[in-house]
Amino acid sequence: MALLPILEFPDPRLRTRAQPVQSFDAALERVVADMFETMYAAPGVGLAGTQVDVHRQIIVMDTSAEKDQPQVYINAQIVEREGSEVAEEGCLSVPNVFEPIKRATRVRAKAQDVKGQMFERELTGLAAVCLQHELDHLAGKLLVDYLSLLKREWIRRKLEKERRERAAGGTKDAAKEAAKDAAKAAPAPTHPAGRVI
Ligand code: K1U
Ligand code: ZN
Repeated sequence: MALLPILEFPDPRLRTRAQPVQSFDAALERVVADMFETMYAAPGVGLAGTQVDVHRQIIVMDTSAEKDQPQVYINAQIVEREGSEVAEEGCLSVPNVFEPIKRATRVRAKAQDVKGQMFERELTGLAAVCLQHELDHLAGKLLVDYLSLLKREWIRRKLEKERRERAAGGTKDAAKEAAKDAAKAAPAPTHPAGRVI
């Protein structure tokens, strides 16, 4: 299994529409296993193929408290929706941003499992919200699209600043580690002027 890099807003690849899965084969099982590993490590409660640059209609989710109820939805569609409520949502592709979003309270989804077997399931609570969020990803839609242009722009700048700081911090840390390694590798000076202190 492997951890997959998660694309972050405003990466244009997040705007790609996912295509239906047609082959239910070992390659699909592998990508699903990698997506679960990536989602649990993040940590998140859901992940769509689009977020890991896999433009197929694949969703993995686990909204259980114990993180022991993995669910896969391939080629999923919502066939019924009922009610609406506003709840805070996060997004692994828009890190550290939580926004109230209005979604259907209860949905009935039709999908296929990793072997291609069709199933229908009714979802409520966080699972219903999460499936709607993941289906948005597969359609190239993001949490920020529900916000004002001003707020979206503010988030874009904030994330770019955080990425720049992470990159600069990473460079500094790497330089410090390299200096420490070089100091360890160098023989202790023997000349009195170069005593180890
Ligand atoms: O698709 C994603 O970006 C994953 C996203 C799904 C989601 C969360 C909340 C409401 C709707 C959709 C996340 O998992 S963000 C991380 C998160 O909310 C969380 C992480 C660990 C435990 C509980 C929540
Ligand atoms: Zn998301």
